[in-house]
Amino acid sequence: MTIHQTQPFDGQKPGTSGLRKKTQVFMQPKFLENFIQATFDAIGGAAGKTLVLGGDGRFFGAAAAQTILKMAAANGAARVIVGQGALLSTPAVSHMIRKRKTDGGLILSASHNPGGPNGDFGVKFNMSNGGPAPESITEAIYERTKTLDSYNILDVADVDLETLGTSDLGGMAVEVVDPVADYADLMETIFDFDAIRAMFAKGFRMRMDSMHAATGPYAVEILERRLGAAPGTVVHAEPLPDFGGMHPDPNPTWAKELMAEMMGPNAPDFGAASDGDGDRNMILGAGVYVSPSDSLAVIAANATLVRSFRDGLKGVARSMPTSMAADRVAQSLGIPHYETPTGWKFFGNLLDAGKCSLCGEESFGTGSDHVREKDGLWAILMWLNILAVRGETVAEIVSGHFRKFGRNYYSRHDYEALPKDVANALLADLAGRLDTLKGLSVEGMTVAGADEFSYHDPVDGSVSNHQGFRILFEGGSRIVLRLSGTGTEGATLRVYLEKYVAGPEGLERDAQEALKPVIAAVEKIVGIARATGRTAPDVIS
Ligand code: VG1
Ligand code: CO
Repeated sequence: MTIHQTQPFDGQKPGTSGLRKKTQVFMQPKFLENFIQATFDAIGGAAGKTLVLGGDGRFFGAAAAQTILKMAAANGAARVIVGQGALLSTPAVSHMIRKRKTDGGLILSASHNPGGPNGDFGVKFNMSNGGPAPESITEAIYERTKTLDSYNILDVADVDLETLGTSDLGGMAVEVVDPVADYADLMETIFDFDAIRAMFAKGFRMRMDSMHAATGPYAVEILERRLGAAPGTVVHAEPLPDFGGMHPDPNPTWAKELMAEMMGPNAPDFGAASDGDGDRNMILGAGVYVSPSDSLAVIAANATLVRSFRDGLKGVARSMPTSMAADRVAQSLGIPHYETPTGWKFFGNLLDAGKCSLCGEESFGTGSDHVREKDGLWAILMWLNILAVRGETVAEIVSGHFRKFGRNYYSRHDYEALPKDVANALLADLAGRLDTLKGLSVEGMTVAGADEFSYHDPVDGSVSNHQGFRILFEGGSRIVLRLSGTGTEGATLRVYLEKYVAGPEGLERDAQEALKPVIAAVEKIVGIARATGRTAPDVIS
């Protein structure tokens, strides 16, 4: 074992989902090593522990996996279970941790951020429940990065990660596993594969865009091999280090090809995409885009059609900026609903305590208690299973949902790479005026209240402050503003817009159109153009 002297790096503070930086920052000598050693130290050392290791196949992932294996061995870990070729989707890591009852796992991914030498890289630590480390642990990691003066690593040749099986690395077992099999088996226990297979056999057509990221091999195995979808259903199926130049963020802006096909004349019945590490999903029908918040609500309303939820849901949780559509379903089902801060780590306690079985975020994240991460393919299979049982189109199911529950028109506007001081000043100014907004009349709406969201975890009592600003209007419209915790360049301002329409009239409008008064209210109350000089968002989802 070699002990290397080192010095702390600034800025190794994990954000919404692990530590995310420009790839070049991560590739600096000792940067990754420091963060990994700090992580091991923060969890009480790696000695005797069993960990899972994998990632989304992006540039630098394979090299990073070698470094981490050598460091785990030097720190006395007992075993590391690693996906073949260092590949494992985020939900597959979560499942592997739980199935093999390991002490945790490391995920090498910057999720939906672009990859490659000029893109982003990231590392995330997950706990023994399979979920992202809670704030108490990420804080401890960050504190440790500030004082670290050495790390341990074996000075040995690289491990063969292509051949399945177990080998020895300085007394630590390295077990290379098929990244897909266990996850695909889990999906078979949850869904009615026979019903979905029968639907495909009758000519149901689907397009799945894996965007040259982690889900390709999983989607081919599950959709084409096990469910009999036509060969070629999955496109961009091969994980590539630079995602083939694609930006693996499954939204209408970045999944352009899929959008064009689904909105075009010969659209398949169903379309879906997922992100870099496979935890996000986008759902489309022929000619229809299902917003993630609506997808969560539709899944909640139809969950009992799916075998694993036959006996009903325990509860539904959504992140605060996610639309309130799922709450309406929970109310009508008579089950609890929860509102958490942005980021999947906040769902872990609720799931572990059995308080909810379904969770979702407006950022294309949906999942359940089968793992402790959001799960793109799970959400896609949920839709397929519901479609197979109901025998209706996506458009019919969504319209029917709106007629029953009303519609929460919803959109997110992102302003990317703003100067940090400009973004901070804008929000500080709003924070200073929050108390004065109540009763304000703007664009024909009246402000019912405004606050900064704090979360009180009902399971462990922990409190998370400063989780975003909310401006609520009478009648259920809402504006939420917060800064991204996953960006790697300047500050990204996220503006979440919502307007409730009870129906029966006005349920089938274009979302941007329907939200016009809310969008105009943002400008009047917050003044983004005034403060930043930006007159339009960079990404609309
Ligand atoms: C974004 C999303 C958030 C999501 C997070 C991680 O965070 O808004 O909902 O949980 O990304 O997603 P932020 O702080 O940039 O808004 V990903 O697919 O890392 O796994
Ligand atoms: Co992701």
